[in-house]
Amino acid sequence: MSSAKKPVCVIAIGMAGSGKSTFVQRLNAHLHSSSPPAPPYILNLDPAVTNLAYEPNIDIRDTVDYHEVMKQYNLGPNGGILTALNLFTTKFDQVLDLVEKRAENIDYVVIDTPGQIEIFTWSASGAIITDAVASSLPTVIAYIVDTPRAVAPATFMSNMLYACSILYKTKLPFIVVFNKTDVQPHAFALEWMRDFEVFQEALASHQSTTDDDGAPTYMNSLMNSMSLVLDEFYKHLKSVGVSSMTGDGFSDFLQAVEASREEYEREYLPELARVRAQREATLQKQKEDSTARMLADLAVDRTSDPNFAAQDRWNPEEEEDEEDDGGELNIIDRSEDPWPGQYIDLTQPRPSEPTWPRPA
Ligand SMILES: Nc1nc2c(ncn2[C@@H]2O[C@H](COP(=O)(O)OP(=O)(O)OP(=O)(O)O)[C@@H](O)[C@H]2O)c(=O)[nH]1
Ligand SMILES: [Mg+2]
Repeated sequence: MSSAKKPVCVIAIGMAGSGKSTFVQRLNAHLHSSSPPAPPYILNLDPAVTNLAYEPNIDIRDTVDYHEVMKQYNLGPNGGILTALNLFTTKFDQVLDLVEKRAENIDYVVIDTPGQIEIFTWSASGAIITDAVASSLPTVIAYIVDTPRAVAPATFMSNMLYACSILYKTKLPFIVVFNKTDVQPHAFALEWMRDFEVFQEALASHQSTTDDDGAPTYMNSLMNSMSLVLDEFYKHLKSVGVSSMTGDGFSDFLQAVEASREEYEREYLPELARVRAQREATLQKQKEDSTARMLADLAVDRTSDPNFAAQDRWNPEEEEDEEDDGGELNIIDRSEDPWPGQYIDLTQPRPSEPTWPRPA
């Protein structure tokens, strides 16, 4: 199947309470009411959520009981969520099969992730799930930001640094979604991302930038250096403002997703192919190396014991004679009576109990 036909997978990631689940619900509603309707295929990966405003196609809660996991493994809430996700990940091949079966008829696959961001972004399961999805479908990260909470420059920056780390970890197309614009428009954020100096001014006006001796505070110099790092990062991403409450901005979001699909095909896919080819080449080289080592070992043995080596030769004529005499190959029929040296399958129960005399 050509990737042009494949659905795009949107993975919603964001800090706790940023509005991931509401965003997924609104995206679902938006796609249902578009013309023609394009209902997405939705996966909920949050085992701890009690109420969802949308109907997921696959729900982690059907597979693992998070409360039971906490009890059984004696874990706290976050350990419980992480373990539940780990258990679910062991079955993820089945999930992918289900998604792939539906791939012809859907345009979008949407994934809602657990509340605590690090459970998904800094766990082996999160990485396995992301890589598995991204190697089979065009995939994009929707990084949900709680805009009203990001008006403080320091909070904005730490949120963006987190986004930056996810971008460099996954290397997937990335859309920063400034959510809750009904409460706080996101124009300030766009301005900070576009103009580094405006952000620095905001930083300076939000806190004291010098200590009692007039030297820049540690925090201030750190933030200034960090914002320089971020300046480079901003060039690699798309950003949109949405309100998951009102539905505002969702058409812009879908446009950004379409552009991300192209980016996936242009940048991620060739990189994936390159990494795969490299892995194949390394494996091939390892195989050749070990074969060469084995042949070298054999050569050493032969020189150290030439008499034995002389006997240990393959004589094609002998083999042919045997075949001529014996006719057919010696096929073992395992259903016949046992004979000395017969292969015994220890994983199978014995057909009958041994008959030797037992001590009384
Ligand atoms: N005003 C407003 N509130 C929103 C918006 N999106 C989400 N919320 C509210 O933000 C709160 C958190 O939303 P959720 O969708 O549960 O956020 P989440 O990221 O899934 O939360 P966890 O999974 O628990 O981390 C809820 O009270 C939502 O009603 C929005 O666009 N505007
Ligand atoms: Mg949620």
